[in-house]
Amino acid sequence: MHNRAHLTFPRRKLHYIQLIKVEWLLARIMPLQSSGGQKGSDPGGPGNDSGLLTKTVTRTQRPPLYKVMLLNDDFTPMEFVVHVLERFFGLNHSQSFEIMLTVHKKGLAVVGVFSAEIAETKVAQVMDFARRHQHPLQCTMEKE
Ligand code: TYC
Repeated sequence: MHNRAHLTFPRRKLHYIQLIKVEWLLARIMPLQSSGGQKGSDPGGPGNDSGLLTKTVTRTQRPPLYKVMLLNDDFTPMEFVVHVLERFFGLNHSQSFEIMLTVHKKGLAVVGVFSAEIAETKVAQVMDFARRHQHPLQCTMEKE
């Protein structure tokens, strides 16, 4: 029941396109016979094609994802943690209460999974909010 925490967040459908260039050195296997080459002219000259063939392949890759976690401590009030989960993670009150209790009992819980930039922002927002309210609440991220 408590380990539902990490399932409650929809995965962001952020994709980015990465160009991956793959080169085949076909000419090394079948060197092209240019007329200039055969007649003994400069082998590196313009008439002698090295025959290097390239092919570009495009494919989509998912961005790396990061788990954002809250850590337990003995001092941060439960209501404050519930408020943090509602405010920064878009969870409703009962989801927030459930996750807070998971952290309280187990020591930590994943509260969401995000791309690197969004995870960094969430961690910074929570840490700043806790510090401003003088609570020792800790929020961290870890690559999935
Ligand atoms: N353990 C805290 C208490 O008993 C509550 C708490 C829950 C603190 C979750 C941090 O991430 C936390 N007041």
